[in-house]
Amino acid sequence: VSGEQGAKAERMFALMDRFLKNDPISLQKDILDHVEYTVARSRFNFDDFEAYQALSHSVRDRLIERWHDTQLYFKRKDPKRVYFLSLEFLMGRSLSNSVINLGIRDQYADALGQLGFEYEVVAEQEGDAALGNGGLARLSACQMDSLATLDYPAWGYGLRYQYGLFRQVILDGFQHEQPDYWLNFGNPWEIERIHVTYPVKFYGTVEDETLNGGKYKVWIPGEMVEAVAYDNPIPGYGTRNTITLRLWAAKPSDQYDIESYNTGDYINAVVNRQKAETISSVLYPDDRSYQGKELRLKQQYFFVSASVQDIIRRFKDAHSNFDEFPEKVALQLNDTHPSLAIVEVMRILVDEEHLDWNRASDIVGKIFSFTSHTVIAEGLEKIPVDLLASLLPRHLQIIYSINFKFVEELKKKIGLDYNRLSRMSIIEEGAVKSIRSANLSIVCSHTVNGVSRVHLELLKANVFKDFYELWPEKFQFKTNGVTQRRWIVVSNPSLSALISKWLGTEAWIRDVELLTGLREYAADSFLQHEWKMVRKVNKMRLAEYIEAMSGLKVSLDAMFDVQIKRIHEYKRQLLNILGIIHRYDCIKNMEKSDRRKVVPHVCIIGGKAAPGYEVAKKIIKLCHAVAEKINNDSDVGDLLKLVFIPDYNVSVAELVIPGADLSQHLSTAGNEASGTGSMKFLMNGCLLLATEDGSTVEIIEEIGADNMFLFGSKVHDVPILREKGPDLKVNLQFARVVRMVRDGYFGFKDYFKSLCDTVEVGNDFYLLGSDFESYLEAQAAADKAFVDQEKWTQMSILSTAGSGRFSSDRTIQDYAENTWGIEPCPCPF
Ligand code: GPQ
Repeated sequence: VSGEQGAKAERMFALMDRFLKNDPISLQKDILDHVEYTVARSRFNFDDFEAYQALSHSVRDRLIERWHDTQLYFKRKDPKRVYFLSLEFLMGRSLSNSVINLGIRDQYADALGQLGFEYEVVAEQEGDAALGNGGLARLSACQMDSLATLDYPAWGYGLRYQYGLFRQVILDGFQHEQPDYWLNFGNPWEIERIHVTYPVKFYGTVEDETLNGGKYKVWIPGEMVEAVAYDNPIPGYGTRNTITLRLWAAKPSDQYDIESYNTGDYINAVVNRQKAETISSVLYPDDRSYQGKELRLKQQYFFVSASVQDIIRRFKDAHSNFDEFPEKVALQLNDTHPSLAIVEVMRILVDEEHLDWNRASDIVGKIFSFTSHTVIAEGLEKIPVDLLASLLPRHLQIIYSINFKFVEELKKKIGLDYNRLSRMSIIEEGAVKSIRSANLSIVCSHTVNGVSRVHLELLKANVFKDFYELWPEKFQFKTNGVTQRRWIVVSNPSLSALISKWLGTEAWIRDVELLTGLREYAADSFLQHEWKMVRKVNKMRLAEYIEAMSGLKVSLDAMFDVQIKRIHEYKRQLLNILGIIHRYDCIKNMEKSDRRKVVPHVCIIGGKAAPGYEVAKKIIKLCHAVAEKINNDSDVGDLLKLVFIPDYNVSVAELVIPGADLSQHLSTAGNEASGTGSMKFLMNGCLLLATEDGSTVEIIEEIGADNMFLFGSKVHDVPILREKGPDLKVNLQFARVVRMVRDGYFGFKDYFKSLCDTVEVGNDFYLLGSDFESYLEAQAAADKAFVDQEKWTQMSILSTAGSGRFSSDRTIQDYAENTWGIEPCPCPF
């Protein structure tokens, strides 16, 4: 830049420190400046939380520097970008992740130390950002980390809920839900963009308009709210690239309701205005049942409309011809929750940009890709037509048009097979006429992805069979992955250091396949010794947490046996608890002399139940009732303990996973689309006890069946077993433990009755009874392996060594190359 502009830029440049410095003195100065000027505390007197606030603002400054440079660079290069639309992001804490990705963790730890603070203690002050439910939402977060690290020009779009996932509080063994008003303590990781706003319309009517001889539809809305952007910078590791997660918050619109002020009821007009904010107020805490709630639909459209407007605005800043849109834009639908984006793009192109229908629909077909995360037909989302007609009248018309054209084409291909036509239609007729979001997504996307190989096979054979037969080339799978930055480097720093020492490099943090290099040393007694020490320290940390939380002292020699995930019948926490009852029963009935042979277990279970999911809540209560009995039985002592970890979330996972010896993944085969928890355990050298479901099938290929404990019916057995009906040869051990619960051995006899009914012969949909024997065998195999600590440690090293394929870096690269068609755009400097 030259001339006056250039002179101005030069002066600005000279005035600023370029860039912020990361030596210990500069960092200390920065932290103290933030204590004084941002947190407004005295630099001579501030506590751990205030230190966290100051520290995070200092990190934020560094993030912003890189974020500006990256955004400027993307703008200049104008590469094809991917926009990742997701209603949920489970980010957890940001501080440690950020300083590690920026490569300045140790410098900050030193700086804090010099100021008299301990880094770990300060980092613990941060609360979780829990804007999601479970696996699906955490996957989005892992994928954002990989997108940034691999330098892809990517944006995440979502909703800035004021209340995240509820806090789980346990009272007398029952789950209670408390609101998670997470913004109470401020959020240094977001940048409020008060000028980046878009109007989002709802309700109203559609009218015809003639303009320059063309006929168009005009939507006259009945309500309008404003979407305000909050940008969350996402730093990559080992790169300057820092991308954006843009979350939208709802605010009352200034343009719209001027009218209501003229009625004279000023107070009520203001109060009504404020209602706009409820759209982004609360996350729905049940991720698998669709209740056709208006607020949920409003949330979906709100975030999708703002995102699409933003994407089109960015495109138009640099281009004038929409035919170039597919060369610049890829839109990824994370499950069907954002599927209205398809309709919104159509609406804007046709009604506002005045493209003809075919041209618009051609563009839409080139930009959208869709990933499904579910296996079962009942899990597929539906939008009642009546609801859509009132909330988004124009969108309903567009869906009807899309469907009409689709069905016409389909008839040409398959003829008048009305059953099949009605199965494939986007509109479901029936008692409640509704829109099938999955059908809409498949019809309008160029690619449909499953999240593991088996998942795709199931989709092809069942829920999406008709579509697969029509468009086999559309269907792909990208096995899920998790980021090793958070799940090893942040959560298990000692293991991370040990890995780097033995591999002689930190390169695996970016190139995780290098972990296979550990295989060479798996039998090395020096590595084994150091590996065991690291694991012991992590177990100690977990034991301290358990004691602080529940008062229970646990033995470090016991096997820490963990199942942490959302509570669902298909995930079979009940199988685990019944197994624990069996173990307890065996110990009680054993000769005292035989007890020496028992492998002591600390069984750890954690997870939230959706507030309206009665069976899941009963499972939590049963876990507590059983724990109460076992933990107070001095006769059993350290041989068996059962702990329920309350309020399971990302930061609890970061503490529990590194401390686990064994982790359980018990879903009835064919029910878990992928599963990602297992990958985190694997990376941390924890052995798996699992069914051959979802991604486990691929884990077996990578680390070998002899390196884990597998059990249960296989994917193709399950439908046969269900078909066959009640198994007359009921497993006696299973019948006995269920009977113990039924008979009130753990109290609450009446309360547990309906829970016991769910696994009774003839009713046992998730096949706990049929899998019980094989489950106990796998348990016994794990116990046997644990006795040989050398062998166990070797298996543990091999687990970490084989975990590389389950990095989200691999998943994202595959998406980038084979689904989105985007290329890395590394920011220089
Ligand atoms: N998943 Cl459909 C969720 O966490 N929530 C959902 O609503 C649906 C799926 C999970 C799925 O159960 C796991 O098997 C996957 O690993 C995960 O999504 C990510 O794909």
